[in-house]
Formats: sequence, structure tokens, C-alpha cells
Amino acid sequence: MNTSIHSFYSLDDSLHSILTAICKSSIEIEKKVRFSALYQLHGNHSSQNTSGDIQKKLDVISNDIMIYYLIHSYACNVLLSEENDEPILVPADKKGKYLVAFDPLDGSSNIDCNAPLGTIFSISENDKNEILLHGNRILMAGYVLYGPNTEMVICYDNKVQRFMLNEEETFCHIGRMIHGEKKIYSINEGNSNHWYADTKMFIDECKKTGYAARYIGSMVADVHRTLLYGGVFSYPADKKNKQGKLRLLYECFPMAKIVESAGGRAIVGHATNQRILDVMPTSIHQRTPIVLGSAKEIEKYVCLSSKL
Ligand code: FDP
Repeated sequence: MNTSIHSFYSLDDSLHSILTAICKSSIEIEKKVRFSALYQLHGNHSSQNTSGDIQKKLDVISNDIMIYYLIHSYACNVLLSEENDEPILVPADKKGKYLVAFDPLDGSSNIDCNAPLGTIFSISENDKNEILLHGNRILMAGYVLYGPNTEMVICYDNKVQRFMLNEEETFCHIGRMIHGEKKIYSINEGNSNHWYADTKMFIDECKKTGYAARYIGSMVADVHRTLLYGGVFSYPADKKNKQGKLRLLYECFPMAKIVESAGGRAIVGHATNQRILDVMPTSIHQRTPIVLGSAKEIEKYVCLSSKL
């Protein structure tokens, strides 16, 4: 019998309530994702988010679900959503002491073709009601992968655990995340004309040394595979997108926390080998280049780019 996520961790009441809110949200989002084609939930919403992305109907629905449950956890004071232009300040009567940053439905350009999607989140203690917190303050980070199985991966206390959603709508522990060792690179090669020399050199080296290429274009699915099978995932800076594409607070901080706690590394790349978690955010929707994967792969990237 697998242990449920709630029995697995002994958390204080507030963290427990937030984790419950995230479980409830992802179970609802999972149903919307699973039946989206039947209930006309494919396609675009009539708006754009602050990053200029066209919002999908499911982006908006998933965001509303997350906000509702997190506010009603009575444990948060600030919510930062990739889909909201401004921080959400929780009303005084429902306020707690944690900040939660989240991307309610990552990889949403995959919705209409029935490819994997995910929810990404991080939770930080926030006694002073701040908006921009350093990545090193994250207490718990995780993601939910809506794939053939629905799986939640949680990083807490620097350990990464896997939980699978069962028929009774409970996330059940299936084991600790073990880093794979396969030789795989994962990057949007369609951008290669715009790449800087560091990315070009590293990917050329991967090709020369027998790596397989895998790219779903859904960060949760690509990072999950990178963790389980091994290799490297990158959304680098390039000549067109000087800050890459992925968002620091909603995507890169939580994934960096998870990857590092599973024994890997996550760095900015392109002339800086700074840890992603050491980047001090200056705005809630900022983007950052990222290279992440097993420690061995990142060492190889750092070593090659130091020759430039
Ligand atoms: P999407 O645009 O489908 O929401 O940042 C969002 C994201 O997906 C990531 O999940 C994914 O890794 C990346 O963008 C894919 O971007 P490209 O299509 O430019 O490769």
C-alpha cells in the first residue's frame, strides 16, 4: 500500500493546507485537461498575459482554480501567477505567512495536440509580505505532470519524491527521484541559427558523442524526462531572445530547486555559470536563460564554454 502525500510529510498546519490546496487544484486541472476536447476547452481565450503570450482557455481556468484554492488555504499572503500581471495580495481575513509562485498550466501550446502539460509551483516563507524573494528561500517546490499518468514531484527538505494520482484521487508515494544517466539533449533546435557560441559548441559536442535528441516543448515533461532518464535540458539565451524564454519565478526557480536537490545542477549559462537559485529577481515576470541536468552534463557545458 503506497503512502498518501499527506501521510508522507509531517508539515506545519499552514504548509499542510497549501499542499492540500495544490493537490485539490491539480486534481481539478487534471480533469479539465483530460476532457478538454470533449468540453470545448481547446483553443485560445480572448486575452494575452503580461508576457505577451496568447492565453489558452485552459490557462485561464487552471489559474482561477489555483487562486481559489490557495486563497482558501488561509496560509498565503502573496500569490504570484504567470497568468496575472500583478501580484495577488490575499485579503486580510484569509491571510497567512507564505508566498506561492506558480505557473498553473505550463506548456499550454501543447493543449490542442494532446501532449503533456504541467503545473509548477514554489512555496516560500514570507513574514514581511515581500513580493520578490530569493530562490534560496524556497521551502518546497514541485510540479504536476499531466501525462499518461498524473504525477506530482515534490522537493522538500532537499529531497525529491514522486507521487502518483490513483483512482481514489489521492497522490501516492512511489519513490524518491533517482537521476538517470542516459545521454540525451533537450533544446529547441529550431532556434539554432540564433544561438551563441556556447550553446552551439555544447550541442555539437553532444551530437559528436552519441547523444539522442528529445524535445517535447513542455518544460515539465522535458525536465521530468531529464531527471528520470538523464542528460541536459536548456532554454538558452540567443541573439533573438537575450533572456531566453522561461520565467525565473514560475519555471526556473522551482525546477532549479528540484534538480539540485536530486543531485543535478541548474545554471544561467551564456557567459555566467551562476546558479539559477542565486539570481536575485528584479521583477515578477522576468525571464532567464537556463541550462539544467545532471552534474556531469553541466560540468561538461561549463568546461566547454570556458574555452571560448
Ligand atoms: P508554452 O509556450 O507551450 O507554454 O514557457 C512556456 C513553455 O511552453 C515551456 O513549457 C516550454 O519549455 C517552452 O515554453 C517551449 O518553448 P518553444 O516553443 O519556444 O520551444
